[in-house]
Amino acid sequence: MEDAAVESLVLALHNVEAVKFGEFKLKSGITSPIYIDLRVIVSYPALLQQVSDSVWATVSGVEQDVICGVPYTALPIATAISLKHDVPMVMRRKEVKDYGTKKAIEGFFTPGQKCLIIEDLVTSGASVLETVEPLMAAGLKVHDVVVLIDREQGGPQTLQRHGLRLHAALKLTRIVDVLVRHGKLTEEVAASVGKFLAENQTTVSIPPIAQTPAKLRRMPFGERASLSTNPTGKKLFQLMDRKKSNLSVAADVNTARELLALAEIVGPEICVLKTHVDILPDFTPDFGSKLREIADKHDFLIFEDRKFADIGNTVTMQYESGIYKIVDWADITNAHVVPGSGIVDGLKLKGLPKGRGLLLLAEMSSKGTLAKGEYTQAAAKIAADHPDFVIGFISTNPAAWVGGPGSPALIHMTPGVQMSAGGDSLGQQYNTPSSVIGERSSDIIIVGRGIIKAADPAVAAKEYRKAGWAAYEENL
Ligand code: S5P
Repeated sequence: MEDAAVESLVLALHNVEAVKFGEFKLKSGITSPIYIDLRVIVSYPALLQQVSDSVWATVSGVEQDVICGVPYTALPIATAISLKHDVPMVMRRKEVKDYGTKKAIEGFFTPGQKCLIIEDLVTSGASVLETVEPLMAAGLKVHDVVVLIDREQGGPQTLQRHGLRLHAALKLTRIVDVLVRHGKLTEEVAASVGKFLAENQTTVSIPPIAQTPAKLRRMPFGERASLSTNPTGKKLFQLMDRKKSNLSVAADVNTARELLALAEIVGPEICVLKTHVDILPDFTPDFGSKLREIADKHDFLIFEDRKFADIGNTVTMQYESGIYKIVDWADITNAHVVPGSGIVDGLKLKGLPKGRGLLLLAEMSSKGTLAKGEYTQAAAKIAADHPDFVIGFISTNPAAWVGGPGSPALIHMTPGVQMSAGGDSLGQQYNTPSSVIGERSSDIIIVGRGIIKAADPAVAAKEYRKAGWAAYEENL
């Protein structure tokens, strides 16, 4: 910050007694020559603005997707920054200790996003770390912390040990210098502050923060329904909750006739029927309405596994036109994110007016898949950018994503499921329902040949449904 800006800010803080000098007995019993209490700044809007501008200017080169104020004093500072600079905010709930079971972070974010921490005052750095921990556990990346005043008592060093950079708008010794120069403080008091700081360095020993959470507890589907902003996403969560099924059958049979017959048989057990209509030689224009009738009767949604992968303009036509007219009858379809977010915009143009939902292929079940790491993270980011249309992912191991499965508004559907692990001769890899739902934190199992090639698909569907739901309930 420019000298003039520092001077004006220091004098303003001193003027409202946010920074006081004298003899103050601290909670710890130590007598301190300085007392800083920044809670008063909310009473002075112009000062709050000045403080927020100074804090923001201190991190002008630092990248962030969201900001988070350390509760409570820094919350108004973070809010002022958020409003003025149009940067989204998240809030950490202070009262939630067990952040595995209750929502610890309010606001919308995606795992992998960068979060900048905003604090009013740092002494040891301990309260910053208390806020950083649940943010990281939720999958946010935290590298930078900005503070209005660094008391220079060891905070930056402690934070650095946890991989965090502290940027300070003001340092205590600088505040003292300015006040001495302006005749607000005697040299004698300034010297006592210097001595106090030298004698009161903090050392905080806190174990390093884990970047990913221990096993996450699951939020019930019924509650997640209210978080989804897409009508189909909402409907799916409600349906699963009502029907007690997180089974999707991949109806990869040879003809439309067989498919409709299968839908009748497995319909009572499933939440979603997944189709590949381009397999069906006897597809007719009334296929959609016939399937819809069965879906309504047995209460499931229809997912055409089309795996769109072209530019936005082309997919609008592929989705709406041709022989299949997918948008007319499929509640859900899916897309690869390899073309970038334009594919979502294209599909949304046709799908959203009909209330349809889209799944993004973030991972695949096949051996050697390239959909992993940064690609998966990019899919998560695209989903977060389109919450009105993207309802979730095709994924295989969301528990292993940076920060876990992410927003509970988004659903994870996992293919490659059979009762015993293994694979086929063409690269498909199978995991069990309990591993997919329990260990890998997915929501829906997609089962194809495990059911359709079983001696009795109806019985097999019942078994898979039971196994999938039991694994879900176990992790509630
Ligand atoms: O990564 C994927 C994505 C999908 S949608 N791996 C998959 O296997 N799928 C689909 O899930 C695939 O197209 C097929 O319809 C189903 C798996 O069938 P199964 O017979 O191997 O259970």
